[in-house]
Amino acid sequence: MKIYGSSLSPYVRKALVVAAELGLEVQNVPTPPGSTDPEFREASPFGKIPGLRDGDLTLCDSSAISVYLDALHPDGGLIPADPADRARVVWFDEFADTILFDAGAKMFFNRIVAPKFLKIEGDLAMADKAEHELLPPILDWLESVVSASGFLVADRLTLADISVASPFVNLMHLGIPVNSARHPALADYVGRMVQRPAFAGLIAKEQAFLARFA
Ligand SMILES: N[C@@H](CCC(=O)N[C@@H](CS)C(=O)NCC(=O)O)C(=O)O
Repeated sequence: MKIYGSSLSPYVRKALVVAAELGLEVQNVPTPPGSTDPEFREASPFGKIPGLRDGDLTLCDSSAISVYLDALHPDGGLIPADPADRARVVWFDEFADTILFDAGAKMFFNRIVAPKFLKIEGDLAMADKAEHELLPPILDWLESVVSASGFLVADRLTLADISVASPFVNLMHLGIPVNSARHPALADYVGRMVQRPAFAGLIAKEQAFLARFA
């Protein structure tokens, strides 16, 4: 099974961590967003990463890919069957992909992707506004919902945790750790999530890659 994309994208990282947590073997095919490679475009017609190929199946979108990977697991490991838990997992996944990474993308694109990879000037005013105006209320809300169990839903690891933790890795790359004085529960939660081997292995590779562009 192949997953196309770069794990610097929180969406690709999410799909790769989901696969690893489920014990599924996948080959990550490094692919930049917008690549015109026909094999990739068959999986992701609009050029967004990640894409997936499993035999005859091609698929894109990290949430669709995560649902597929989870369904391959005999016990459906990361998406609970209980209706309320299942719906809450979908909400956290949606929140992470849109609200949380909407703020994160404005920082990551303008401070890292634009200047380092595209060699163009990023919109630093947009990045600053995202950091100082968009992000704080999002972190305040997360602080209020992180549970004492250390997981967001059902007191165990679910897709919700992987989806929500993934954009925080982009914030780490930006040098914006969760402030443990203002958001102690969230800082602890994110710290534990990114130490899981499935995240840690990817993060080490991403840091080594980014260091080459320092
Ligand atoms: N909802 C999609 C979002 C995927 C996405 O927007 N990926 C970005 C990279 S972080 C991308 O490929 N952008 C290129 C583009 O929009 O053309 C998912 O969850 O996979």
